[in-house]
Amino acid sequence: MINRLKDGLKKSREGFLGQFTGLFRGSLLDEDFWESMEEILIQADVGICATTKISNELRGLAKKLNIKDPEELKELFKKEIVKLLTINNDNLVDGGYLNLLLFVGVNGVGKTTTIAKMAHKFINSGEKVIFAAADTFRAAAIEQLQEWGSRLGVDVIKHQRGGDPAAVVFDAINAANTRKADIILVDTAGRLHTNVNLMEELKKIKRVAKNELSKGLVKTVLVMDATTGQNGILQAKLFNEALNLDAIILTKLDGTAKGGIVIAIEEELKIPIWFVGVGEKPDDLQNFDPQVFVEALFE
Ligand SMILES: Nc1nc2c(ncn2[C@@H]2O[C@H](COP(=O)(O)OP(=O)(O)OP(=O)(O)O)[C@@H](O)[C@H]2O)c(=O)[nH]1
Ligand SMILES: [Mg+2]
Repeated sequence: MINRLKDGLKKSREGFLGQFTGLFRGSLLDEDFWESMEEILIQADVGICATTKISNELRGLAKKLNIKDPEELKELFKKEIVKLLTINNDNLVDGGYLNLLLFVGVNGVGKTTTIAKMAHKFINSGEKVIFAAADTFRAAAIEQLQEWGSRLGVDVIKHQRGGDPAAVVFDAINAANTRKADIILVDTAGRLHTNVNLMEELKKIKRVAKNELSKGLVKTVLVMDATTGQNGILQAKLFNEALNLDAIILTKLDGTAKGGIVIAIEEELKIPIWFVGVGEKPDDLQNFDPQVFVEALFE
């Protein structure tokens, strides 16, 4: 698993973050060192807030511990990043109850494929999954989910194209209750975070789900494309304002050299990252563990 993660983070490791290896091999902990460190972090999409925090924290530690050699700072640097990345992502699904996960996000970020990968995981751990085809906007979207459903042996609850997505979810909950399912995964249409009507549609789905299930069992998951960088953070903030997100799944980390976006997300949004996508195969969706992630990124 760690090797898959390492492969997936190759671009980031060899890209900007790879520059750290040289930085920590330097001989002096002078102002140039700190400036280079900050520059690399900013270029790797870590963001101003987290970069300032990391830099201030390490400058303080270096002074306090009287560290003179950059190499000695490396482990402290990694620890600091792990600290920034640690937001509890346990208990997002409650065993023994019917859970509903609502997947939201802009066009093409990877919602539908992520749902299929998640289903694969839940099925492997013995859960019964149901898909709700609440992307009624494109006919092809219903077919795409249906295709995954047949491949994975998951029932798909669907309506006609153009139907009310909230009604699909209502039916999916009834079907899940009858069929004694454990988890409903709801696929929704991609949307611009700036489109008020589409956001209202998602709020309605959420309202309907919370009316039918106990509140704590409905979770809203933002699927975010790592290659969109700082712009993705702006999108996430707007989704969070509208929908109060429970978790983030960050896809396509294999496609960017700026894996530092993970740090910016946790620092600026304080929403747990649940899984990260590092490729298109089912095993390429990996549970996000800050310690393992930092090791894979910097080793
Ligand atoms: N390399 C890579 N590709 C991914 C990853 N996750 C998803 N993709 C690809 O991204 C593309 C878009 O995925 P979809 O699941 O259709 O995206 P979506 O958000 O459902 O798109 P819309 O329904 O149009 O809004 C597909 O080609 C996926 O295979 C990932 O972690 N890495
Ligand atoms: Mg889709």
